[in-house]
Amino acid sequence: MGKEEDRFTPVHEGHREPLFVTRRRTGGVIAFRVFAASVFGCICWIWFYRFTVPVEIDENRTGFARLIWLVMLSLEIWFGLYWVIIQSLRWNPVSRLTFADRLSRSYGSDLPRLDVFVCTADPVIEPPLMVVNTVLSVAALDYPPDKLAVYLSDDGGSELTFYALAEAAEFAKVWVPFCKKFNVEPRSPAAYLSSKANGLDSAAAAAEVAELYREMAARIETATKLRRVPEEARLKYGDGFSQWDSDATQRNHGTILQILVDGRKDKTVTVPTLVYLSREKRPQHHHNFKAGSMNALIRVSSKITCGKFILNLDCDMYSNNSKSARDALCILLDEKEGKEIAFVQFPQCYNNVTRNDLYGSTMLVIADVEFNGLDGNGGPLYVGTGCFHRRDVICGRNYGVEEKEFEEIQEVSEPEMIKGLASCTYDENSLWGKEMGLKYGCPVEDVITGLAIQCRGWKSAYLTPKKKAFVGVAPTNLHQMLVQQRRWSEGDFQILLSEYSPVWYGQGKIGLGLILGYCCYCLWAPSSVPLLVYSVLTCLCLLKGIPLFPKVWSSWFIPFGYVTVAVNAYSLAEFLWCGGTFRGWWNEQRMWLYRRTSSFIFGFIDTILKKLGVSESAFVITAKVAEEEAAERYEKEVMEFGVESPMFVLLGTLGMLNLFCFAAAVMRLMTFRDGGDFQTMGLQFVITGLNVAINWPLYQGMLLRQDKGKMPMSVTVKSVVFALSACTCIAFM
Ligand SMILES: *[C@@H]1O[C@H](CO)[C@@H](O)[C@H](O)[C@H]1NC(C)=O
Ligand SMILES: CC(=O)N[C@H]1CO[C@H](CO)[C@@H](O)[C@@H]1O
Repeated sequence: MGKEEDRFTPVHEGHREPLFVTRRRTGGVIAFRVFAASVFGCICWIWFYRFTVPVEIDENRTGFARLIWLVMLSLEIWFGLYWVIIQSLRWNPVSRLTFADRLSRSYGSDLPRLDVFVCTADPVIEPPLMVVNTVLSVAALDYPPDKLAVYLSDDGGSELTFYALAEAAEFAKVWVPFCKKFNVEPRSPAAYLSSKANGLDSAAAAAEVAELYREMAARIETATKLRRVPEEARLKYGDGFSQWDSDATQRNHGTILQILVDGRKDKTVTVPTLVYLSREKRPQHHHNFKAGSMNALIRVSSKITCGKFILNLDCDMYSNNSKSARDALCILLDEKEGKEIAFVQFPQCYNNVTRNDLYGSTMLVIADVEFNGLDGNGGPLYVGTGCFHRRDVICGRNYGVEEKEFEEIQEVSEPEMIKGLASCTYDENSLWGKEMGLKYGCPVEDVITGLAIQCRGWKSAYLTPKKKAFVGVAPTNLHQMLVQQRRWSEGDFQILLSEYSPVWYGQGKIGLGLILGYCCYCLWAPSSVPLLVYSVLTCLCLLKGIPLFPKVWSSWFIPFGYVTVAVNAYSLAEFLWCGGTFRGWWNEQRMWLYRRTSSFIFGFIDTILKKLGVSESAFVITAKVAEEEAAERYEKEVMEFGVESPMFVLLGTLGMLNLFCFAAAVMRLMTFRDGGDFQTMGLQFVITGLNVAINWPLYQGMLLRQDKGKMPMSVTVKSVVFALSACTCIAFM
């Protein structure tokens, strides 16, 4: 009995040593603060200039001039304040260093149970072969197999995914021992084999495993292509397939639950427990998207393995570092500082980003700078993948409340009862989705859930081991990227307006730094409006000859010049420091502009419409596979348009507007030799010129390219018409 109770108590004295340390970067931070103070000084100077100096047009247009002045004043106040808010992300960065060897010394293989949840939703957008690679990569984590369980939640309710998982369960019997014996990395078979493609290990074992994998992959891919499960598989895994009714569809089916490998009782197992779950879905019941499936997994797993810790992964995100679970446990099992940490978030990394990251999909600065900053202020956001949670905290335990001992799991004698936990009515009129599990009703269920956990007194931690822990697939075209960002900006903005708003709900529960940190993201959507107005106004006023900024040679110009140059130089330096390239930075600036002037604008409008009750929410999964030609263009870093999207019309119109205004200004400059225009409107000239330069791929896509990825003709025509109308209107005003 004593042994049973001591289960999770460290055996050796060594446990007094901390399992991790938190490091602050002092030198860099002081330099940064001095720099930030200088920029802030200039911002105040700009505000002062704007307050005191009116915009001048000719004598009889004072009303119009005052209007423009007022708009500029509001915009500059907004930009200044937003700049102040985002400094919270750089004010106090920390990084964490873990000591996995100390963990091994104290715990040996007597680690607590860990449940891994992999979520997939559609066998077409998320191919089963990719999904099982993710499952296999976590099944081979460096963790005792009898303590590890992998759950696949299939919201597509697809026989193909089940079939693929059943095949993978067989293959795992070879794969997992192979990985551990030869200590291979990464442990996703596809990633491992492609990394070894240029010189496969000479070991015969490796060749044999590779062959087995290829056979399995071929079977799964054939089944996927034919959209039919082979007959012999149906016979072999009959008790699984028998759970599909003949009329089951993606949106209408009962719960399907199958334990494919049961590794719980036997200490000698080599493969962890593997479970397939497809929760019940009925058309008349709302299924709450990914949050609903996560909550079903939490309930079902609590009756099967009931891991003390939960790792949540997207199905396209394989484990690239078999030690990540141990790293996370160093934090969660630490006796002192670790006790207040509710979850450990790893960064999202991608393996198919081109060298200069055309679509800014790595979000390098967010991952390498901003999240460390959040960590210093109380903890990073939970971003829905690559995150280790404490089960009881995600189920609602407040900070400071005693941890309950977990009951040992009884025999799974009542599968029907467990299936009931995944029924579509289970969480109606319950605390699930509100106080327990992930929250419902928000497009970024993860972020709001993480925030609520932090508001209950918990902290979180951010871990960035050198060897990337989890690696996924980034969006490979512009439209996917913009759609994803639209959903994020919309969700974050909804959080700001919701009852869990960091501003009023978080008040007094989380620190000011973290509130501001959340606001940086929550304000994405509304911050788009000022930027849109600003970019339209600068170029139209350039066309019209209305100077908005001080003359280049006046001393008022100093703060404008300093802020423009310093902020950009800093951002470039930061980007290069994070390991980016110069062109990568340039691309990132473009995406910064595009996100704001398309995704975020639409995110803003969608949110407002939803608040007014005009439209419904939807969850768009971004596709992970690209067709061949598009993939070639992606490799060559040629921007992909190709679809008719209102977001592209907006981008196109802005691009064209900048082009026309800039062209007109250049012509005027050439006709009046004295350069008077440049004197009075130098900064407008530069801003519009930079906008034209950054939009170069857009102009190519609209006017020069012929391939399938160019901008659709209809979008180009609309954009040109809108831009010309705007120019004509302003010219006659
Ligand atoms: C995955 O890990 C390997 C080492 O095992 C490393 O070389 C590789 O760069 C990692 N992949 C990514 C995308 O970071
Ligand atoms: C889904 C996808 O586009 N995968 C690609 C990611 O990048 C690698 C290498 O750049 C390609 O081989 C994959 O096809």
